[in-house]
Amino acid sequence: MNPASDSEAIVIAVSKGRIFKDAMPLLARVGVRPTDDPEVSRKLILDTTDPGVKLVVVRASDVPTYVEYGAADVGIAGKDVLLEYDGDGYYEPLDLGIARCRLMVAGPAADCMPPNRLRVATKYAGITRRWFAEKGVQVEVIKLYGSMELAPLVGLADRIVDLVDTGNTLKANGLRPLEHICDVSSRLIVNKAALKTKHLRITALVRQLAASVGASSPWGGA
Ligand code: PRT
Ligand code: MG
Repeated sequence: MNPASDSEAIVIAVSKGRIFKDAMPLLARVGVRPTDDPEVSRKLILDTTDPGVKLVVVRASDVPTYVEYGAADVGIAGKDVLLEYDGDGYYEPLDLGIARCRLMVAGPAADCMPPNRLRVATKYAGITRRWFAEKGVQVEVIKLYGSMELAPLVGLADRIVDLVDTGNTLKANGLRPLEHICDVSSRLIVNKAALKTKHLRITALVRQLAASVGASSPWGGA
């Protein structure tokens, strides 16, 4: 579906799970409620109570890809995913302030002397390489797709780079936070071409969402 004209629906890409849970009350405040529950329904394209808006449900890390290529006009993605994504084919006009957490380096609570060349397990290989390179620390990055907290326990890595919210997952696995890389929250992103072809409706949506999260309007207007 290519965003071609101003009369087509606006397509918003969201992921299931915590972002969906936090984003739905925000979208509801601007009149967009999915007519199916994605946790129950198998549909990947959801109609909403606004006939001019559809949702597509994709993996969290795929949201920027859908938006960059115009398969979705708008997306909601964690800053962690955007920092890791290799591309800049979208605008990022709004911090929605939802699904907040911190991206951290963590390691064993009882740390022995770390080796010369640290092994760091993470799904954020790009961010991790940049973080340690800026500090001049040599590391070997081990790419994982989940359960990073397991890696130090089984001798796969000396450190992990992962998201931390309450810290309970680290604690339950005998790990502790060591370095704070950045704060994370979910952002609204917008396809560059769609901002031109669906200008009025997308800027209106962004303005309404900005108002509903108490942010100043990024693209002017009331
Ligand atoms: O599941 P899938 O592989 O499809 O994608 P995903 O795991 O990226 O999706 P999801 O829904 O788990 O996370 C989507 C987004 O939510 C992330 O990209 C973040 O922007 C945001 N977010 C906010 C979090 C957390 N908080 C969070 N705590 N994502 C993951 N966690 C995990 C963390 O990885 C760790 O395993 O929760 C655990 C830590 O939580 P605490 O409370 O024990 O510290
Ligand atoms: Mg997950």
